Amino acid sequence: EMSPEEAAFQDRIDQDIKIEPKDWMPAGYRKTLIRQIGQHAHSEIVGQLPEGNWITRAPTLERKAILLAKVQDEAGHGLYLYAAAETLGVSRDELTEQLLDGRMKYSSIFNYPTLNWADMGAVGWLVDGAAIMNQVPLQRTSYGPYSRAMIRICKEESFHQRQGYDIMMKMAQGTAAQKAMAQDALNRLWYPSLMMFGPSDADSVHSAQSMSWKIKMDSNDELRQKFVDQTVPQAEYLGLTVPDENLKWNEEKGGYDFSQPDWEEFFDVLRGNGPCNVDRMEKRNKAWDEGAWVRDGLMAHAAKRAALKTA
Ligand code: FAQ
Repeated sequence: EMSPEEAAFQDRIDQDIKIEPKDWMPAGYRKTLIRQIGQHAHSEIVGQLPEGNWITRAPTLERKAILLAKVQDEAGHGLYLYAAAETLGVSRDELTEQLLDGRMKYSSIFNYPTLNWADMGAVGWLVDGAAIMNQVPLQRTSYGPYSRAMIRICKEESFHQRQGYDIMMKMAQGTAAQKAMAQDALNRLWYPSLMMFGPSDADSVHSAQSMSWKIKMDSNDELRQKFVDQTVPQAEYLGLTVPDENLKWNEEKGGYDFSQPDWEEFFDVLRGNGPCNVDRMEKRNKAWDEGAWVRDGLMAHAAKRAALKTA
């Protein structure tokens, strides 16, 4: 049974009128947004680690400059998203603490290692490709600050995707050894990329409510299908093989039939047991601890300035 306030709120959502920070909203809407935006922000920040790993080993000065810019963009995305979450009444520090002590999640994909240079191509192509597939519709999400953050982020993500595909092109057209590295990267990152869209619709606990609130615009399986349909021809163009024996064009549905990722592995990664979960959290905790003196210094400086003003 909806209260009159809730009914009026749902009515605004149904009419595609944005919800802004000072508007009334159901507690569940606020909570779900904090969870999703916060998880998204954390993904951007933790997502810097797999690519940051290769900045010092980029093969050319140009590739290094591009990768450095991309990784910095991810930090920027994290900051837009933390700022969007702050409009809901939670501070960036609180969110960070919840990430660091394991109360909040970040995307499963960043718990997989980046083993060779071709992985930089595959991450840009597949991981940023999946991220855009999910984020383009979120530009129309019902919460104003989140939707505006998504508009900026999507512009940068499409450059990220292109730079990844460009690395894949170079590798796939290179020597036999380079092409084999590109194929190996695709083999390892294909299923983890499919997992980024979340569990199957049958197992997605939040989808129904989030979709009626337009926090989510499409279901997990719908976006996964669109991603496969977009990406398979790109793999063919590269001359690489998607590691799925069941992959087949289905004329009737106008899309590919494909194998699901190993959902046991997905839930195991969410429980903290992926190949890099421990390492990622150690690195983020170390960065937070080593940055304490900067935060303390800024607070002391702000307090001094405030004292000067009142004096
Ligand atoms: N990883 O009921 P649902 C990027 C959790 S892009 C970890 O379906 P929901 C860019 C979910 O939280 C990546 N956990 O959940 C980049 C829930 O658990 P909870 C980030 C996952 O929220 C590229 C439970 O499973 N993008 O970073 C995952 O309705 C390259 C049940 O699932 C976003 O976050 C997963 N993959 O749908 C950066 C986009 N999937 O919270 C650097 C915004 C599900 O109850 C380098 N988020 N779970 O404990 C969304 O669109 C949604 O939150 C979904 C999940 C679609 C991810």
